[in-house]
Amino acid sequence: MSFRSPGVTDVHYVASLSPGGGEHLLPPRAWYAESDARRLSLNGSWRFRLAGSADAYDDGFAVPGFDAGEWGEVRVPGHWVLQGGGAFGGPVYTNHLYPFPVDPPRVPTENPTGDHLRVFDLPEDWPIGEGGTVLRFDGVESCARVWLNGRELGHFKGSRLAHEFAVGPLLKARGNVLAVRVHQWSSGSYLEDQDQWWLPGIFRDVTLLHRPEGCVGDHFVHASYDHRTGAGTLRVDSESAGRVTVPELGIDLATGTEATVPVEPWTAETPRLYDGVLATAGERVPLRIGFRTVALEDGLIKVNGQPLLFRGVNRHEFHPATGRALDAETMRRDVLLMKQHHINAVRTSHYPPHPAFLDLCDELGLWVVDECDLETHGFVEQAWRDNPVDDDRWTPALLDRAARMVERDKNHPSVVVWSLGNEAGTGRGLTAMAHSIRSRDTSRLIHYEGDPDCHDTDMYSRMYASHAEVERIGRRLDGGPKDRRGLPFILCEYAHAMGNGPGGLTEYRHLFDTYERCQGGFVWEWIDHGLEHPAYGYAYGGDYGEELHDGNFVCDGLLFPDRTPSPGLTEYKKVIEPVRIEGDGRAGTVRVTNLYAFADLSQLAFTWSYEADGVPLATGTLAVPELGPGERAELKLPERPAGADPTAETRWTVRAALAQATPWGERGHEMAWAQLPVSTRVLAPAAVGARPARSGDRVTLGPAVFDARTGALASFGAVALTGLRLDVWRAPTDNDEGAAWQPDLRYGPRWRELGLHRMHHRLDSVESTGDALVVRTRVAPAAREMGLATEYRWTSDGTRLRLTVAVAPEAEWQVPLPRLGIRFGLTDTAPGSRVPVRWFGGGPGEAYPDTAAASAVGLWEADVDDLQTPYVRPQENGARADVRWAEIGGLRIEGDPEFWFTARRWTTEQLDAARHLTDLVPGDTVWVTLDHRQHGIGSQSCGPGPLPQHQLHAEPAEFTFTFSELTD
Ligand code: IPT
Repeated sequence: MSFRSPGVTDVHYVASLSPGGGEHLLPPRAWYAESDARRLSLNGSWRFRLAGSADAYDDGFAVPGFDAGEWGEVRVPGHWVLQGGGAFGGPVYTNHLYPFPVDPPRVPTENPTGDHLRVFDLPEDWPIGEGGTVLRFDGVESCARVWLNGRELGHFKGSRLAHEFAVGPLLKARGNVLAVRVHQWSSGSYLEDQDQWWLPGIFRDVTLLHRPEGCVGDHFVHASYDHRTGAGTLRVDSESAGRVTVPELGIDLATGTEATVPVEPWTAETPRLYDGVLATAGERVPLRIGFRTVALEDGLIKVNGQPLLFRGVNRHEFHPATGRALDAETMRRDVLLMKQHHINAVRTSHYPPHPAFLDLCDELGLWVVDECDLETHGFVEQAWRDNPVDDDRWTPALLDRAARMVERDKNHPSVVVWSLGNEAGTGRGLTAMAHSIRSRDTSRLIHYEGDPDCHDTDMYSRMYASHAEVERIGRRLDGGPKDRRGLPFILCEYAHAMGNGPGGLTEYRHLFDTYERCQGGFVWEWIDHGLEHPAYGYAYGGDYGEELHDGNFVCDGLLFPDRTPSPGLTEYKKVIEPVRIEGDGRAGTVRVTNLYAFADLSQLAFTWSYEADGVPLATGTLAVPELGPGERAELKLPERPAGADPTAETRWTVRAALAQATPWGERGHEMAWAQLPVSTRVLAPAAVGARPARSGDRVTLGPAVFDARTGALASFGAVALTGLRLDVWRAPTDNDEGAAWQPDLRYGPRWRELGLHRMHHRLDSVESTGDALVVRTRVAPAAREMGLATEYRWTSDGTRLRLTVAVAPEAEWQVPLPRLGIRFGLTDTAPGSRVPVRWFGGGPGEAYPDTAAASAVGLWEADVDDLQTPYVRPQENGARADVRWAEIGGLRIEGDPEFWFTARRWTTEQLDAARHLTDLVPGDTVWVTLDHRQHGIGSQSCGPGPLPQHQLHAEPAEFTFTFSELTD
């Protein structure tokens, strides 16, 4: 790396292909959080000014004595675009489009450039003059040039990688001036085209590290485990010679030498770490050693001899207020939430995370696919012409990135796979990266999805493959190069969790269970990147007036921006439970299977409860033998408790929970459950007998009054009810809308094109026949021939009111229906007042046909407002599945068969029109939808749509609701 010190306005380094330079820039090395050497955090408030171009200011700002009195301030770590209330520009969101003209490696003249200044003193006891000092930047987007006390240290790119400078001789006891000029755009931006907000700034820590004489330099901890002998072998290679001690193992050896001793291995399920110390003449560095061996064996990814099943997520670093500047607590929260939801693996999409995150993965146990900071997706727009990964001039920059990842993160037992990057096409540069990684580290496997031939990788990886394709791959019928068919398969991204969804998780899980080649996958993605916004609540692409943007495609996580779990995460938790509970409720038998690969079930306690109509009649504990990994046991439930009403619906619910607190979960944390039905409900006799009676323009039937001319229900006892009619429309979900590039039909746009959001209800007849009032209508969109002949048949027994809806499709329906049910309004519910709902059916959370695994039948209660799921872009949400009966607003509704219950303080049309949650303003009517069926959810916002069995095709249907008034 050659270096010339440019003039301040000479900004050629910004667009040069060089990854960095400067006499003081150091080669990459292992990162560690602790040591006995002194360190000083330079995080905090820095002086800041923004320029519109890279060369705007040449006023000697880096020279001590410069007066920055006029400047603003920013917090470091941080992104300037998220500070200053808009005064420092705004964030930009694009998925894969470069937000500047593509002319690599050049960047636009308009290049927001932030000058950062920080004046600091060394602590009194800083050993000034002894040894050296290193200045470390853990992450700066996208290119920084650094001066200390007026001396230029150098410049660097590689936003999510650490860079260190040797600064020893330049430091003074007091009044040190650190100046950092950060350019938003650089040649590096071409390599950082990840689908996320573009967020410039010094967004990770800045630290001054004292380097005592004889300090620990780079070091590589090799800790393997032989599952046949139970022995671990430790060798620490170190730049400076020293000793390695692990007191618990009686190890005391010289660096570079090896010891083999019996150990407990590290796995993500049993994250056993041994505390050790690497001591050189001048420094002691604590080591946290995990013994494990990663291998590609029999065409499978194995650790310690066992094949892995990744129950993973893709994790971007994100916080709704601070962007990619994450504090320690947020990182820990992510890992805890993952562990609590049975997630066992994380792909660090699409760059190495803050190193402290990997410490947490070691400590709490997650398999990590550590991904390099590389994506050139925007070149797809020009058929990958000029793709940097296939242009040798860029190879040094690529190798620099690979080395900075591997050197920084190589001592983490949790990291089992290196990933070359994401969506970067194919090319020689990737091959060079793979070779350099293999030559440095033979103890891990290599992943890259973008190369279907698996030229450089140890596993076949795909994103968003359909169930059918995964099945073909599982059967090794997927074609492709022969060598590939011998490789393990993972879905590095699947189940796109944008908005309501993802659907189809259960079916993927089934494929992973069936085909050993399919070693699981990583849901896209962990968290919605909605940014806190004063007007919109959470902002997404376009909300900052960006020239190009990809809307709410940036909100596609299992967590809402504030890290509350979305129903998608609850669903995923259920689908990937580490214990399977099955059985036959009538026979009273249960089978428990341990699905862990390494852990036994000794940390779990099992209980049963026996419920009648959702009310527990008795509960007890279930003795489950200590099952080893993969083992199962057949157990007997106790005698069925007596006392259930003979008409009641009864079931067993069997649960497994943590018997004791673990480092990530409280005692009692739910780990698995199943419901085993015993008897089904006995429906009350049909509400018939009363006869409709006409008087003037009204028809009275029991407690109900109808408009004699239109057949519309006008009132039901004291319940103020309005607008009851057939409903087929739902506010399309992101998965209904689908992504523009989806090959299959996207129903959201098609539904709207066909007019399903503006159905006409033609009245054909109103007839009193014996004990029924029968209203016939035809429900159809303007301009189309297809329709639904709809008959409402009302009867009553004098107190209850029964409605049977019969629907018969007419002409050709080219699309499934969004939903099929009735809706009505409950008026007079003053806005702001609480509207409680009780129901017996699926809950507590929302469910749709292909997202219903976590829905448990029970007696549930919630307020209408709490039934809403706050998807960042409003869309259909909040349905409760398998509802037998529900009570709301003085009304009890019983269904035959079970129905989907939804209630909200706005109409579907208002929900559909809203762009942000702040657009939804409660009115004084609660709109209730009772659906006979719902169309599935799928994950077509980036993947396949709902599976055929979850689609709602227009076909003849009949369903009944019985209404009664609640008296309290
Ligand atoms: C895939 C990307 O790898 C990921 O970064 C994200 O953009 C995701 O899709 C969608 O949210 S690429 C996809 C367009 C195939």
